[in-house]
Amino acid sequence: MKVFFKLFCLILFFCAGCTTFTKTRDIKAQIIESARESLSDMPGVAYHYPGLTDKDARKSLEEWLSARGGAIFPDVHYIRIKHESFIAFNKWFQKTTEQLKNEEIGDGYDCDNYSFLYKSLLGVSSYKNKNLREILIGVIYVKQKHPFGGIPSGKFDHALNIIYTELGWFIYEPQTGKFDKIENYPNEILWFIF
Ligand SMILES: [Ca+2]
Repeated sequence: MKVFFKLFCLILFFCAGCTTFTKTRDIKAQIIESARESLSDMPGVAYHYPGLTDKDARKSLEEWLSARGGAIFPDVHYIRIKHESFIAFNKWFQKTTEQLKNEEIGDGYDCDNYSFLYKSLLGVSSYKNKNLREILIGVIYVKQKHPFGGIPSGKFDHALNIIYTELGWFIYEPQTGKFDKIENYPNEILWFIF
């Protein structure tokens, strides 16, 4: 009887181990393999010259800087991208990140994660061009007092993106792909992180 019990426990142990391993492996494979395929399809961006310094960029945002927050520019040399590149990149980003939607993990992958992923991947497109300046793409933290880009209002802070093209500053909601000019954005922006 003892032998059967030990055998039963051993089978349980291996089954449990296999299940966990399979789940972990599947998640990794899905993200890494698809990312590799998608990165080769990433559209190249075109730039809008002349370049700007961090002081130029800060000055252009003066009207929207909040006394309760601020703007962080880690670099000195920045560049705007062409508006048509912004549109093309957004299409690619929405298609590529569709696989990452996972509402079950809450804070583990939500607005801030989407925003930093968008900023990072747009940076990769510039890397592919061997561009020496940082694109003016940032993550913003806001008070979600009013709905915007398909995200409802509420008593919570929210993260999304800001980008500068030749047509001005745009606020981009990376979870839905919707955007508008900063002049039409309804919420207070606390922090800008470039
Ligand atoms: Ca998060």
